[in-house]
Amino acid sequence: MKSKLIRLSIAAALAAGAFGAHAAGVTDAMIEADAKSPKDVLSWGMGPQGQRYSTLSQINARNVAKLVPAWSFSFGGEKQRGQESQPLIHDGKMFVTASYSRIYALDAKTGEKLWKYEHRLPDGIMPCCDVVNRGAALFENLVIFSTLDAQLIALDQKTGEVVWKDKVDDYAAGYSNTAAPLIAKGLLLTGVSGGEFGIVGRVEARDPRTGQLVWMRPTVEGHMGYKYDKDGKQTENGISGTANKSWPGELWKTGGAATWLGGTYDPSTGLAYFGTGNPAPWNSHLRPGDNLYSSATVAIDVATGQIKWHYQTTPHDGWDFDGVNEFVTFDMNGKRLGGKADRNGFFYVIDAKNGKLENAFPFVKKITWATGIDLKTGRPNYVEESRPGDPTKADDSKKGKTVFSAPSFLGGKNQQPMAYSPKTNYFYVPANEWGMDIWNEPISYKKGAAFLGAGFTIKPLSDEYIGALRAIDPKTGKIVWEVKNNAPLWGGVMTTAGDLVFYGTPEGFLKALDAKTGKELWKFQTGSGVVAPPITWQEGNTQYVAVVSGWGGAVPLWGGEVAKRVNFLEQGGSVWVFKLSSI
Ligand SMILES: [Ca+2]
Ligand SMILES: [Ca+2]
Repeated sequence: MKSKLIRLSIAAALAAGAFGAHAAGVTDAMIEADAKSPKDVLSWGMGPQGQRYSTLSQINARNVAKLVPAWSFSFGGEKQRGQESQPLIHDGKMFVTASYSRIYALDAKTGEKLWKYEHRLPDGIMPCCDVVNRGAALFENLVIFSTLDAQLIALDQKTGEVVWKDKVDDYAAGYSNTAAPLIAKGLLLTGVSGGEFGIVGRVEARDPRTGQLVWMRPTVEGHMGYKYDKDGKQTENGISGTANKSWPGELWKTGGAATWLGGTYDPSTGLAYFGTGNPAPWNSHLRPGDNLYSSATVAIDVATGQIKWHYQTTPHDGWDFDGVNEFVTFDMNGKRLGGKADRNGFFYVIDAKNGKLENAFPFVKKITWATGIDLKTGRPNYVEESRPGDPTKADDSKKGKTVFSAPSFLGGKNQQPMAYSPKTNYFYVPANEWGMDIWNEPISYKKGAAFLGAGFTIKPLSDEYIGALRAIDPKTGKIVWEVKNNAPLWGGVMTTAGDLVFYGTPEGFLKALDAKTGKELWKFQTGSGVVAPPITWQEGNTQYVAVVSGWGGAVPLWGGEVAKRVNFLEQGGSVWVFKLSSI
């Protein structure tokens, strides 16, 4: 009897990951507890809620000045460009993806390379916004990542050998994948990129062990969702919304709403939160209506693949205000809420269970397209003159009226993830202040061609700065402090129980600020621009901090007058790891 009890308790401890070795590999329970287990980083967001908060405090506001490099690793090759990846840490290994659909396993303590996998990309891939990858997912003995030709690849964590591959969709039609997959309730959840090519956004759930589809949920109203049985047989699982309700005519068939930044998951609600990109094409006069579920957060019941609620941040978007930004759940006023810093310049606080708007306020200083968000209806108060004009109303029917709009379509915040500290109760938002001239043009859909019907020039609003790392109090909607940055911020943020905020800059620095005051306490030059989010973990008795360095992403490609201002920045491709010099 006694020995049986001991066996049971050992099994329970193994299941909870108490022995660190994880004989059974990464479990669902370990992923759900990721934010509370500082010896590993098992998910994009440092926990499926995406708070990017670490309970570690060995490195803290008093000693961070003594932070020094422990090792650095170069991704090598001739391929550089944007490095937007967040590394994962498990079982003494770092798993880190790189540009051009590459992934590396490194010894987390020494940086020694264990293996590398380079995906063979075909000619003719169509990523809109650089050849980036944002990270991988771990499940059992697998490390899984998505590729620029819209495939999913699962590799053995130990050997780097391919265990399964699956094609998500046709890259020649504009589909691609750049986000880190999300594990929720034992399922692998992924989205798609390609909103600038008239693809149809969706979220897919797969068995992470095999890649077999379990359900598929379209994010454009009118499209059918499906379930799949063990043999892959497809059955209908209900239309998303109601056909033609918020989209007239046929445009919903090429409606965009790409789920290109992936999602977050809250085990307490059972919901996965995926943001959706712009409705296609950009020219909004071609598609009167709200155009669900574009430029929104969509909460999907992971168990059923049904949309439980949606909140549309920019109904009838006409500015490419993709609503993809991460929905980060947190506790306030005795409720489980979600925070979202939208491309459109407003910060939203939304009930995570039912999607009801609690509060919305600007987190950037200049917003031209709306005067505010109506807290009763949840809808923006539009400034109609700020919508780019209808080309059919122009004398030559070729170019609608140009308007100046702020934020620019690169957004008050873009892909760079924010952090939330349950210690200070602040969100730390990597914001940008910029605007654009934007106009509409006639357009019709052609497979594999850009489907915008718009032109634009992005412009800085001041000589002093574009980027601003801001501490935001979700209770008051106030900016508590800010640190300005000359170039636009494009890397993510992390905060820790050591009262620190870490973030990188395109100028190449990884910086540590005092989480309460914003005072700069430490910085290190990584040799290229940082456009990726940092992580931290503990190995043995030592706390480490890591960040990927390598300038690129959407700004140099699309930034117009801003791109000219940052074209002196050098490319790169490496991961840097730091620890305290006294340890
Ligand atoms: Ca963890
Ligand atoms: Ca877009």
